[in-house]
Amino acid sequence: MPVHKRAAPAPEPLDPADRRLAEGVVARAPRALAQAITLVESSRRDHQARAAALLEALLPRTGGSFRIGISGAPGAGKSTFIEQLGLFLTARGHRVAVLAVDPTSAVSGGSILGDKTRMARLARDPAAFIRPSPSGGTLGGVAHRTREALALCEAAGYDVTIVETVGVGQSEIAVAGMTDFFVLLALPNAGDDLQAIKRGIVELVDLVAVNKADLDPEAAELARTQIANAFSLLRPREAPWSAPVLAVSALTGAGLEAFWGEAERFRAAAAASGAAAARRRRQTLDWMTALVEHELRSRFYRHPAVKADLAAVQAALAEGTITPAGAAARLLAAARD
Ligand SMILES: Nc1nc2c(ncn2[C@@H]2O[C@H](COP(=O)(O)OP(=O)(O)OP(=O)(O)O)[C@@H](O)[C@H]2O)c(=O)[nH]1
Ligand SMILES: [Mg+2]
Repeated sequence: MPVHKRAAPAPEPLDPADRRLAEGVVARAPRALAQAITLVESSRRDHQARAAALLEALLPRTGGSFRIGISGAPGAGKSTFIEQLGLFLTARGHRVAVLAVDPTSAVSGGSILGDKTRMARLARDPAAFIRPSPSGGTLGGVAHRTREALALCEAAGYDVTIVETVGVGQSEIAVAGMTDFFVLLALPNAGDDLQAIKRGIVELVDLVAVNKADLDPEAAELARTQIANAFSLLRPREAPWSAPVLAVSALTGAGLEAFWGEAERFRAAAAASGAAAARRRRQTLDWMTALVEHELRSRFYRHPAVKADLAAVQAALAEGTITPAGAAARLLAAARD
């Protein structure tokens, strides 16, 4: 497929307003950061070109944070946990940014962090930055904008970045693919969570925290052992890191110190073995591939000849007068010129 006329241009030099925006981000002005994120979230073609240039300019300042993904079923306590963890970390001198990947927001416009009051205390902390999930678009689109927002937060000097996502299928994979340390927040009645573990989440998860242990400590301990057993059975024999399973309470803060101890232990081990750098390299390659595929797909469907013929091809397919392979070949041929 030749380069189409309406393709997004390659990154250009920053215009003066965007240069000021970049300087504001580097100067750690929360307003500038919020504005820069709004720019990368925009689906307007001209905004996308400016966002690409902005990210390019800030690239040398990105990559410096410890990126943590927090996943779990709706209501598992992810936001509560992130708020406690955020406050715990800012009290120790860290600067913490919180982002969200919300697969439901792509459909309904809703957002897991939309209600900022859920993290009211952290939102008031000057060393913290909270950004709700971008709404609209596909999960793939939301996820890649979150990656870029994460890079902007790093340029603004946040040294711990946390991404919240609801534990349903693809969004977990997307968030595991953009973080250094991926955490599953489980509940004491671990039925669903054990299901998730069987589904192959074992390779994604670096730590499991059984939350709400304050409600029923015995149930939490039982769930903890069940999940730990499931992990030890399913774990690849060669795995260098075995995911710890902890009982915590996001409400009381119990277990938070142990959690952070494990996170730091993981970080040091992954840095020493080279696993951390290898994971980042793999992630940037995957990111590039995803961007290329995203752009190719949208160029294809924007192509005037494809747009003109698509409905007819779909109708012919429905009537059974053309094969799927024939239909695909016809559209691909239309996109060639
Ligand atoms: N008792 C108890 N309640 C908790 C704990 N953690 C969270 N909760 C409560 O559980 C409810 C859901 O908490 P959230 O933090 O909003 O959960 P979430 O996983 O972010 O939910 P979604 O973003 O909607 O998927 C709230 O009422 C919290 O107060 C805990 O450790 N103990
Ligand atoms: Mg939440």
